[in-house]
Amino acid sequence: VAAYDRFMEFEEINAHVLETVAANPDIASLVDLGLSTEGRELLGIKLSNGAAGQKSVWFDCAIHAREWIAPPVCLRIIDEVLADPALRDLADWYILPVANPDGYSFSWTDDRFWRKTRRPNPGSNCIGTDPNRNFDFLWEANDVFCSETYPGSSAFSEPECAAIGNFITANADSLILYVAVHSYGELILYPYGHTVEPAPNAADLAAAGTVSADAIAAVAGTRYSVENSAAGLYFTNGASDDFAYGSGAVLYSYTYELSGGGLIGFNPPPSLIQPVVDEVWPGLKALVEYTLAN
Ligand code: 0X9
Ligand code: ZN
Repeated sequence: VAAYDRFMEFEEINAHVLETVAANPDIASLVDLGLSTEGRELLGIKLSNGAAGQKSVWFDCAIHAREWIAPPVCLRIIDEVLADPALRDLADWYILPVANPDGYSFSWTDDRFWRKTRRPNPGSNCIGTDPNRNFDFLWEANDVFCSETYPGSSAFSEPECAAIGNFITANADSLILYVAVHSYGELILYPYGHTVEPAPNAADLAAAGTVSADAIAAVAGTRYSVENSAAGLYFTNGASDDFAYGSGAVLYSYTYELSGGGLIGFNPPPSLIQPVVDEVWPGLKALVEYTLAN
């Protein structure tokens, strides 16, 4: 399992994904979801024992550009699943380390706190859409282009979101669990974002989340709190977790808000990467074990 003492640029992460696939041909395969607006490759990875008819789980990281602490979590998942055949017997694992590569790259080159995609908005000087308001589940229009949560010109106007959404829909038969990794807040959020009314299996969503939170707390005492998104955070429409759940693709859907740090929470020092990854991995593993058993 690799150590993380620095953040990685997009190109380095994608190179790592390609090397991992090349070095582990029996286990790993490339999930090429297509291109971002600016032509960057959305490269995911599938880890599998090769058996037909397996259930599957999905993880994406850094759909919000500035949340740099997220991709190391996705890379850690890849390392752990590569190293442990029992994890591959549980399910096929799909992992997308950088879900918003244009925004992520821009956050390295121009604006450390960039959140959105980089697709221009015709008629406005403000660029980008909040990809986590652009999914096709109760998508809600507005024309506040300059807002950090501008939802885009239509559901799935962003090619990155359409690619993820299409993959989820196409794999709905096998998918059990969807996880989006964000920062920051030490939260495990479950659907829905648009209402505080409990989702159909809200009790089970909370139970699985609590098992995960307990496993995180067992590492170093950090208590992630498990909440309905709307009740615990704020109201949203068009978020990826609600799409995965509300479209019927998965029974279990979560957004993990990792720890923050530094003067501004989205910019933790590199020294925080390792402890954050070390404590969240057991929580994600416990989540997969729970959801596959129930
Ligand atoms: O607002 C978001 O998209 C997420 N928080 S963040 O600070 N990373 O931007 C939370 C999304 C939680 N899920 C839903 N509200 N559906
Ligand atoms: Zn986020």
